[in-house]
Amino acid sequence: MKVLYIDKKWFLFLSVIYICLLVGGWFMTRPEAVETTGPSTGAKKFEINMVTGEFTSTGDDGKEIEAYRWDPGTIYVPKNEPIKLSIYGVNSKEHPFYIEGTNIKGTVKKGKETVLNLRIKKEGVYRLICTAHHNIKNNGPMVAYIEVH
Ligand SMILES: [Cu+2]
Repeated sequence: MKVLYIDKKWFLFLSVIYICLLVGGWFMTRPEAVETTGPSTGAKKFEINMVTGEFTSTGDDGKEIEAYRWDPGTIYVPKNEPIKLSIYGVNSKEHPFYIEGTNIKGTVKKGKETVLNLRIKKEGVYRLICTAHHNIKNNGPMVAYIEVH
């Protein structure tokens, strides 16, 4: 009959290897061990920040001219993804608006944040139009372009 004989030194050595494997295995399999680099797997909302701004100037005749605008004036958003569009009112008291081709409308007020949760299913260019300043005569055109790809 064969007897497997392990002397004391070997026993210590194997014990250390065994403990290292156990600890290593625990580190590799514990649920908190999440990669910190690489693409995020969590579904994060595409967020865009916009403000209302104003251009002013004095013409040669001494008359002051002005135009209100959305800033940025063009935004690019992914198609059929949840989008958070935050618009902060800075210039002018309020801007009632709608997004052409959708049923989205609202009002941006000075000092207030207006949040629109959007999901646009069709590709294209959608105009965000302020109805108070929609053309040059009434200090516009205050139009932003939402490009959906
Ligand atoms: Cu406006």
